[in-house]
Amino acid sequence: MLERIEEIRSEAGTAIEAAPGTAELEGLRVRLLGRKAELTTILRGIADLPQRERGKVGAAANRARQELEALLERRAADLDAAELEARLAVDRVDVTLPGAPARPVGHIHLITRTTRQIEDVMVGLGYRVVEGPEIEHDYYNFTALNHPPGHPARMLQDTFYVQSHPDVLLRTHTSPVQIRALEVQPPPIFMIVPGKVYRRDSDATHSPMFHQVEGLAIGEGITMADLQGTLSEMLQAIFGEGREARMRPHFFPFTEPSVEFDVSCFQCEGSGALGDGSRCNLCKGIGWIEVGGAGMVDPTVLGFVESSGYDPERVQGFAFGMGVERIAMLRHGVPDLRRFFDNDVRVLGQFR
Ligand code: 2NM
Repeated sequence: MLERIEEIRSEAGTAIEAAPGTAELEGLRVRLLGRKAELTTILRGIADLPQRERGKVGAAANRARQELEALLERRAADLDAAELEARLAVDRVDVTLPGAPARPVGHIHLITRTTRQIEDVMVGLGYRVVEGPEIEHDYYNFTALNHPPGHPARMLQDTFYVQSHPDVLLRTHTSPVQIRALEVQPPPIFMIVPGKVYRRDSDATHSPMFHQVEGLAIGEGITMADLQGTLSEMLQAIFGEGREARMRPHFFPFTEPSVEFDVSCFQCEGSGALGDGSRCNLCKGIGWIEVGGAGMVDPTVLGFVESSGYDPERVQGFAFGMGVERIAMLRHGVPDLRRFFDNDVRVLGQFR
């Protein structure tokens, strides 16, 4: 019996050392120490042995069992460690690698970027950025802006109206937001309104939806000279240091007097001619490029918001407006504004 126990212990020891994995080792443990294992049977049968054998056999069997338990435990720890090592080697992830496959990184649309650039300059001059509804009431879009009934801009062929509500429309400029602001904020007010506007127009330089930034400054003693200085600052920030602003007489219903304003050409430095003597193609030899419209806010407009503090006898100021697409086209040489809205990333990706 003692020899058999020694045999079991020795064979088991070899088998444990040879177990290739934790799963096999667990099978081995059941086979060597489980309820049906030979050693277990021997231990269980000790009581039936002759008196003189019981002590030795019992001690040997118990020693063998303890020894195998210790061997199993040590081998299990070794296998666990080895399997963890192997898994770590296989599962290793370099978190500094780009995703697979690497994804193209998106960026801000050129129109948004241009808008934000204008906002930044104007915020630097003390203006507040205000946004408002794109679906407007006829009152805010036209009436309060001194566009009388019958004005051509109100005509169906120029403006998108909501069919079921003849006095509701898609705003044709961002100025209605300025009326809304004047209703709730007493003077002085310095604000710009960026945003989408809508007109029934479509060709290489007109889109039914485009973007505007309009500015407004109202207070005591604000003059056309302040407008000139403001435009000059703004245009230099957009088109580069040394640019000049020029105003030409024009007409708008909500300003009097009204002007269109130009920036000195940033390709020919305002000379109209290029280095080789040829005519500048950007300004067509004029030396100036039209950027937007402006003027002194008509007292009639202020009259609509007199109750919130805009007494046209006491306060006055200027307003200006410009198209963001036009500015982006000029600055980046984009020939057709529809390219901004085709959502072709080959085009948009060129302006990061
Ligand atoms: C322009 C040109 C001229 C303008 C006027 C106003 C308001 F609300 F004060 F009446 N906001 N913007 C204005 C004036 C806009 O865009 C070409």
